[in-house]
Amino acid sequence: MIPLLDFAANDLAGIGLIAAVVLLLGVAGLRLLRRNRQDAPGADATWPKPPASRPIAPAQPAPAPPVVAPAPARAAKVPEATPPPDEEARKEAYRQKKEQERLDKERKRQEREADEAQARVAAALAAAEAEEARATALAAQRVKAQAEAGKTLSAGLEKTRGGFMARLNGLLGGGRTLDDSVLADLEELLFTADIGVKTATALLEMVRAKVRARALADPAQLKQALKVEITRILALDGAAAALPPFAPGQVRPWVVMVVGVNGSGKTTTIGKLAAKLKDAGHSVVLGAGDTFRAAAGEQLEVWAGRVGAPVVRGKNGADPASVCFEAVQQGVTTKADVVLCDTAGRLHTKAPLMEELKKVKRVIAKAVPGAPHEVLLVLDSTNGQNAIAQARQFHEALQVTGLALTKLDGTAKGGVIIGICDELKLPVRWVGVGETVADLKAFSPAEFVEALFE
Ligand SMILES: Nc1nc2c(ncn2[C@@H]2O[C@H](COP(=O)(O)OP(=O)(O)OP(=O)(O)O)[C@@H](O)[C@H]2O)c(=O)[nH]1
Ligand SMILES: [Mg+2]
Repeated sequence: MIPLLDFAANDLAGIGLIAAVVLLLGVAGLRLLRRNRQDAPGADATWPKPPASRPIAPAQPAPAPPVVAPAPARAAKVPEATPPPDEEARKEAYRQKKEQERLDKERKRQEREADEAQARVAAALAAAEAEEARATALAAQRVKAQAEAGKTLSAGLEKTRGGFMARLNGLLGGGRTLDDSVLADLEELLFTADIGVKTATALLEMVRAKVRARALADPAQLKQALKVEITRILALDGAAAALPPFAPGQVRPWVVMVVGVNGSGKTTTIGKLAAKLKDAGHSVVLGAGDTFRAAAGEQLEVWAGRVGAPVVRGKNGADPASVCFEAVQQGVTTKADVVLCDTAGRLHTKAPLMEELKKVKRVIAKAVPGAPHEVLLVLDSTNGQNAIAQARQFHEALQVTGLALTKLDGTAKGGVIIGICDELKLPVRWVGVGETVADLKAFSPAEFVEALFE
């Protein structure tokens, strides 16, 4: 058994060895065969494809290798290496953003500078305008101050002083002895003056009586006696104080109806009077009762605008009485202190026109019992003696209560006022010595005489 076993063991080892060699050879042959096949151009497609990770032969172009960032050491060695595209895009976007920011900043700076320059120009313009306005206001203030001051009564009476009064002062101021020749010269002078025959006669009689009574030693005393007598006449011999005064505020509304011939100065006097009354704190309503002349209403409206008083107007050609009635009614409803009613200028010799004025007066009385409280007759002193005739007619028709004597600045006939007061015994309320508001002066007999004999 043992030899058998020995044989068997030796044989088995040999067989195993041989089998291993054969197997190795087989495998090597197979591998060789496979390589040859693959190298051959028409290699059999049925052969299983080699795994992708181990290509044997690149039949197709190899796919792009994955982008791998170069190792820093290698990048330093290749400076031209371009950064990946998205990095470049980010950088470009960043550059563009920065550039845009710079442009924006620059634009804003330019805009700011333009704004500042514009503001500087505007400020310079505003300063120039303010300076101009200040100069204009100063000039206007000067004009206003001059206008407010108006002419003095003395300046307003310059022409009258240059006429009748200059001759009177020449006669009585030159150191002549008071004899018959002086009295004869005085007679001529008084009768050629515009004081009216009646008043001239009365003044001469007074002087003669005093000379007879040896009450006058010289022409200077004669002059003084004349001044006293004229003051007495202008003060209506004391009766003026007893007459109803011009008293706005006494009743409310205090209604004034203003009358007179064409162009005597009614509307202007109303405007000046309204300004004075407003200055004194009275509220005023104006009634445009002159519906006859187209521009009359506008003229009154201009004054109303200037003084800040409401004006009641009718249509052109409307009934003047109804316009005045409406104005007085407005005065009642608004509790105004004064209503000033303008009327159309008319010839005192035209009866129908005077009748129309009477109707206006009656209708005003219907609006407020007792009104008009003043019928103010406006007389143009340049009319001289004719003014006395007008006054008589208007007084007869309307019972005039006060006078305004206008345009004394434009005439040498200022002496007419003495005749008017002497003949009609009507109080002079106002005298006009110019066209501005301040040129309407409240009348004072003593002041007037002083200015006349200056
Ligand atoms: N110099 C001077 N002019 C005056 C005076 N009063 C009025 N006037 C002027 O006289 C002119 C006539 O004045 P108005 O107020 O229109 O006269 P009116 O009486 O209303 O005239 P009618 O409405 O047409 O009847 C105007 O140019 C006035 O400026 C004055 O006292 N002095
Ligand atoms: Mg008028």
